[in-house]
Amino acid sequence: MKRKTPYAAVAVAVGVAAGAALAALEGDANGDGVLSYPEMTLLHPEMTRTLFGQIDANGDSVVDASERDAAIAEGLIKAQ
Ligand SMILES: [Ca+2]
Ligand SMILES: [Ca+2]
Repeated sequence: MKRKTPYAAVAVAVGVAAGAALAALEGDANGDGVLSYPEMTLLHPEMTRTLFGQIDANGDSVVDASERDAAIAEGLIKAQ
């Protein structure tokens, strides 16, 4: 029996690497680039409002990557 050979559709992934340099923030469930208190509690079950306030250095009620990294460096939270 003969089978037609389909066109050799070579899917070349072009341009993906170029724009994908930004690493996703772990635990950022809604993808807004920062970690809210609920997102932090999912990542860190030991999270409390007090601890969150310590990590949120600029007081905007969310934790960004630099605040997260600083908190890890200070031992407030563990790296994921
Ligand atoms: Ca978020
Ligand atoms: Ca903040």
